[in-house]
Amino acid sequence: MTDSGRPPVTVIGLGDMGRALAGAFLDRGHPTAVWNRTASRADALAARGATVAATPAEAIAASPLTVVCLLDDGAVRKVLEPAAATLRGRTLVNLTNGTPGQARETAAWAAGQGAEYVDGGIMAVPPMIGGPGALVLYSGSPAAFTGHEATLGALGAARHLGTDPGLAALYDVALLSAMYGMFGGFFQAVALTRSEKVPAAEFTPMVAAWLGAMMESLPALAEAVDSGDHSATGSNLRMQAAAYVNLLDAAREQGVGTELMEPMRALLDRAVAAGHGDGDLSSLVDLLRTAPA
Ligand code: FVH
Repeated sequence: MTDSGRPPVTVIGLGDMGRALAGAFLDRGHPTAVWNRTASRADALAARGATVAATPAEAIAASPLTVVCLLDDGAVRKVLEPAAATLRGRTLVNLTNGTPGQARETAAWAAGQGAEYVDGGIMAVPPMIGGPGALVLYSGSPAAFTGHEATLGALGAARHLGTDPGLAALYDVALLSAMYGMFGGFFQAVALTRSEKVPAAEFTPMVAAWLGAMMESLPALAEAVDSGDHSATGSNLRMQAAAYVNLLDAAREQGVGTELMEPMRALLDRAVAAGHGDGDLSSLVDLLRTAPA
């Protein structure tokens, strides 16, 4: 504990997200040590009171809790391995985006160094950090999470998903997959309407309303996935596969690419060929979990 009453924390990685994380800790009064490969990225944080470490090991030594937020898993290993001995007896929270397998490997590596490990997935963009809309998913050592929960609360709402360190990454990539699906659909829609010079800003409220209406069907689809009852309720798959061809043909007619759309057509066709034509879209989930013949 320090004069501020807040425990010290270290942030390694000062890209757009790392700087937002360190800034949120400083805002809450945590003595904050930082390190980044490109030292100049720490300048603004230093002006706000952060201590700039010369090496990752020096940064880790400054706090019981180190938060790492680097570009990818390769960067995490490259930065932490030379500082491994300093991790003993400390907690490492890794908020770098990665796969569940990478999270489990890093957890095993950290345990080998005598460190507690918590993996995390940030469901926010940098300006949201520290605000009411930010959610950070965690998994791994429950004791380490509980011990540092108050500090981590500076970043946003904190949700611990379980002891398996791979869970946070699994939820993170699942949520990002949903997000990119939505963005891909939006970009295709805007490319189509722009092909007739409809301003994107004029068309977008219609897209948002339509997606909002369709989003209401997600809980029913989820129930069908869980129960295995894929009975169609008015929009059978065979009809949808036939209509989907028009989405591709219209794109070609308008001179718009189809690369975002082709994979869904292949999946719909596979579903019909596998005998799911009378059923609902929800049967695609089971199909996705089996490789195409
Ligand atoms: N920004 C966002 O919207 C998303 C929100 C959700 C979470 N992601 C993930 O957060 C990780 C960091 O993302 P970022 O936005 O901070 O990324 P950059 O601004 O590109 O900063 C990258 C940092 O990584 C350092 N770095 C990269 N390679 C190495 C390396 N080989 N050795 C040491 N450090 C490395 C880089 O250092 P420098 O270029 O400044 O020297 C930055 O600190 C990421 O996993 C997102 O998926 C963000």
